[in-house]
Amino acid sequence: MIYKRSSALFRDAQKVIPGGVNSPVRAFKAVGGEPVFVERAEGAYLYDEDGNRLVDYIASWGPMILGHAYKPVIDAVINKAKKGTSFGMPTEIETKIAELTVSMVPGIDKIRFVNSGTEACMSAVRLARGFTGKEKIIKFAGCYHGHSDSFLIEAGSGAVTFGVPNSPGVTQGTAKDTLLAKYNDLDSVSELISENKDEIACIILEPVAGNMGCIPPVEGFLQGLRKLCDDHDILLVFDEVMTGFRLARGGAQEVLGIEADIVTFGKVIGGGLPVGAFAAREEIMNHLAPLGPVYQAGTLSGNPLAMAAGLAMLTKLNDSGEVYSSLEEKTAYLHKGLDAVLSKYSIPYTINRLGSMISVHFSDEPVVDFASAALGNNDYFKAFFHGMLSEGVYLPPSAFESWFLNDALSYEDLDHTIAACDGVVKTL
Ligand code: KE4
Repeated sequence: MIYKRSSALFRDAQKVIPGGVNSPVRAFKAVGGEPVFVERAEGAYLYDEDGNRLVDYIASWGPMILGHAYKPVIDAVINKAKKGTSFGMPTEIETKIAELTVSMVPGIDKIRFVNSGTEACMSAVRLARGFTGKEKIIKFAGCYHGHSDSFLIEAGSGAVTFGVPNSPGVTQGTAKDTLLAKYNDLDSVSELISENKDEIACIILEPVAGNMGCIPPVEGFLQGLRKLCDDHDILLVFDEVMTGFRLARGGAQEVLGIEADIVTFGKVIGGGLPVGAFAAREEIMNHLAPLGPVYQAGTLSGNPLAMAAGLAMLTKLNDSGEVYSSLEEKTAYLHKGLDAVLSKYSIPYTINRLGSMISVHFSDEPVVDFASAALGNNDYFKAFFHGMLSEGVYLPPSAFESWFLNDALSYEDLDHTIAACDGVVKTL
């Protein structure tokens, strides 16, 4: 693969953008080398600035679940844009997408739209604190809820990649109110609750972790959290920025059969435009300004173009449930194919999957939390990543990320991916 133009563009970008990127994980720091610049994308494929076609397994980190440049979304945005791009006033389309999400997602009566998953999670925690009158929160090492201060405490995703889980700039005053538990370990949560009696507003987690690579909840974990929250008057917050509308219409709540008190969204809900959201039963949501005392706001929240993209995306997902069964079958096919190939070689590996979220961890230990994810052979992952890239397969440029399938992927694309894996691992 030739990357001359990407390299030149990266050089220019670094002169005016820190690290040449607007989000750290894109910079390839976790895998080495220089980032690929995309010129366009369509269906299952990315087309980079050097004319290489790449089979895409990041789907813009989740949103492109139906494939890139999905026509109904594109048309919706074009048509909406002709009527203006932003008004700072309420519009009917915000009600339309709110009604649709409330009908798709279990346990929510009302929803507030914002502009990113970070904003959704930040606002959800403020709402939980305002509703309960308590200040501390429990998060899990390796889970990532965006880059607001309360969450950059042993966060996953890019924060781990950069080895600065506790980011400079986060004050001790903030950090002291964020308690850290171990994913899939209920005892670690019970201990924190006993040590901080009546001080904990909420427990926030990714119900299926994607920011340590993919790590599903073990049997009983979510049920145990639900009971601990009920027993101790703590709100359970599901960060469904990744899983929302990806695992099912009703996300992880539907698939795993557990209802949270507050749910956050991002990625798919915006159809590729900047949208986040948080939702809960009316009793909680009515604590939000202008009805209640918990303040939260945004100039571009509910932006008509973003709402149009999200509504077109969610309408398709809601109307054609076969997308989810198709994604499940394709991801299972990929899982089976990768397993068949990797088992031929001596490299230790384990594959985690739930729905269309999947990760290959190069480890001989089961990967159930951040500590076990960190035991993976990161050097091997780097070589694997670049090998697959040279075969025209674009994986997430970090071992601490989930792969995301999109429904535009064909079985030929999956077979190409499996064959590429075989060819690459053979040489490593
Ligand atoms: P954003 O602010 O990036 O829209 O959402 C933050 C967020 C919140 N919760 C979960 C579970 C998330 O996965 C994310 C963002 N995910 C990363 C990928 N692991 C976004 C990619 C990036 O940081 O560039």
